[in-house]
Amino acid sequence: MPRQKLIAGNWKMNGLAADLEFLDAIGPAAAAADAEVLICPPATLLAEAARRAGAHGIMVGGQDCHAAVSGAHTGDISAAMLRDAGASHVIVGHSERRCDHGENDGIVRDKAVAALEAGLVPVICVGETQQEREAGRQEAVIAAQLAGSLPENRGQRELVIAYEPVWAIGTGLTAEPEDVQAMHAFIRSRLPDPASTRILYGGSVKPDNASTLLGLPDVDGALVGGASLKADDFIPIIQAGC
Ligand code: G2H
Repeated sequence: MPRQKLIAGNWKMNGLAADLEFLDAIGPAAAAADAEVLICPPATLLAEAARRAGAHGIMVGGQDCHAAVSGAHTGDISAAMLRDAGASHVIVGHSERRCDHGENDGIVRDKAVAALEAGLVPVICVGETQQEREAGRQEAVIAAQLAGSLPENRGQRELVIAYEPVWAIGTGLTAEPEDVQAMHAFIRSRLPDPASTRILYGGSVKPDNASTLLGLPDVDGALVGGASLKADDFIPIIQAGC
């Protein structure tokens, strides 16, 4: 069975309540699309986003979760709290978390396990730095991240991989299509469920490169940052996933 495309918007630390009008603006395009659409707003907006998104068949997700179920972790949010607020997915291991918060593969795996146990689909991010790519180490780096970050026993529960080369994030630089396809094929070859697991590409996905990227055989969707903040940018990306 072909894998349904997933177009995910990662708002990062952007968005106030008034910005949720975005969901109504993209609603018709999302409803008409063959692709699934997921928006990951900041946690402050999650519950209201879930309420508004549901009317359009749009899913919402968190941008991170703590690995613990509950407890003394000031400022953190558990996977169960995200689920309770209406999330279906959660991003874990984004390079901005790995870099800004020192999250290593073991932490990412614990978060992914917590997400699965709370009934969320983890979107597990991997990606090499520019230095690692220039040294020709990208496959070794990604293989190690996958080995360290993926839960070992997830049964039939779904997870999603997002390949985001760090040097392409928010820079306007996009990996060449042949490099993206090669890395996605490599990632697929390392997965326990290669045929059914969706692998998203992320890193400066824009309306003008979305069709090319989403047309690659092993690209099952996109994780979009900057271009998910404006409906005029995000709608053509949704449509490119059809
Ligand atoms: C990569 C991506 C979204 P952007 O971080 O996760 O952001 O599209 O702005 O590069």
